[in-house]
Amino acid sequence: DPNDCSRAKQPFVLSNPYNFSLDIRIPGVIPTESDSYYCMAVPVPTSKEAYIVDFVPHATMDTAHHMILYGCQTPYATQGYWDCGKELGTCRDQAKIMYAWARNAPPTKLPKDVGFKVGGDTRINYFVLQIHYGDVKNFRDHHRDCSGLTLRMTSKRQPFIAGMYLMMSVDTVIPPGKKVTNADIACTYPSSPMYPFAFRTHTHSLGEILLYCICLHQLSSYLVLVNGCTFYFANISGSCCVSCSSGKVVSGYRVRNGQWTQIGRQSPLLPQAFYPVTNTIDVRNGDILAARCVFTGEGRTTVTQIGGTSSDEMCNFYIMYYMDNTHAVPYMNCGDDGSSELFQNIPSEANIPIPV
Ligand code: IYT
Ligand code: CU
Ligand code: CU
Repeated sequence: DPNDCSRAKQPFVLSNPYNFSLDIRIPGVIPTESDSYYCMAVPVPTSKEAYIVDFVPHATMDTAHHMILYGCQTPYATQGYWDCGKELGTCRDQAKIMYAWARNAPPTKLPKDVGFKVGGDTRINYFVLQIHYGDVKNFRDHHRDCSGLTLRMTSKRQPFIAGMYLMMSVDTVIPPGKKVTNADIACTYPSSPMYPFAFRTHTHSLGEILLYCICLHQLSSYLVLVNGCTFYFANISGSCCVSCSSGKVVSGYRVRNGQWTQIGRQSPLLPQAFYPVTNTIDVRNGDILAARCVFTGEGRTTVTQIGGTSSDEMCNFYIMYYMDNTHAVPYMNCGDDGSSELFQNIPSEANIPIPV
């Protein structure tokens, strides 16, 4: 098992004057409850600028649900690990997502000559790893988990930098019971050309999160309307299932001269990893980037808004791109609502749910 903590490993290995690898592992955690999040920080091993050119995940399907690697200047803590439940407590400054591993999704590879620039004047001095554990029954034997990532790095300047364009909705309100609520985001792209190569969607489609709870009713199934979600008690080892997945499908497009070209489209119920883009395109100054999250309020009894807890929602479309290193802009984001006249031309597939 590659994540047992027995293997003694040096976290930092210098393979030659330019190339080195950095092992980032959660230091022997035993999750005590299901659906728990743990974080730990590791300093960028050089104050000079360096590039991450490859990520190697070490996690097994039956322990971690997902892992996310962030870069930032000041982590929440610099020693040990901490509980960073529900998107809180990764960094004190704005975290920058660089990698996401999700159970059953193929790991993302960067194109040749592309690297995430860190250290130097990038203001990325720490890596923060977040690991989300699913069902705690895998830890009944109280084994320690040392899942994590190995970063392949180089101090050799890369011709292209990897960057992240984050599209996020901030003011979406999902009325209870309403069948369809579209969260639309759009911005005009202002910078030098970027070349998207991967995308990631994120909503809190609660999906089938197994919530361990003392199910008083050992009935085969029992529908209860609780705090806006429909719970059903399935007597699978006394766990309850929540089935109020509200995020249905998330799509992202480039709009140029009225022409909509899909960058990515995914069901957030599927593993939230970075997937290869649908079309290999460029995005240039003057293009519009547009994204839509389709939510439903069915099965809920209360209004749902954007927020960090599992009873709130989020609507994110991430574009991982490369850009010429000479005009490097490594992070951009868009939080503007798309206009209705723009979105009246969105392709119909944006509202067709993806069967999972
Ligand atoms: C309010 C919201 O949508 N938060 C998202 C997007 C976000 C990501 C990062 C916002 C900021 C960030 O620095 I990185 I400000 C959110 O928290 N998304 C989660 C976290 O990245 C874990 C996700 O899984 O995409
Ligand atoms: Cu997860
Ligand atoms: Cu979220």
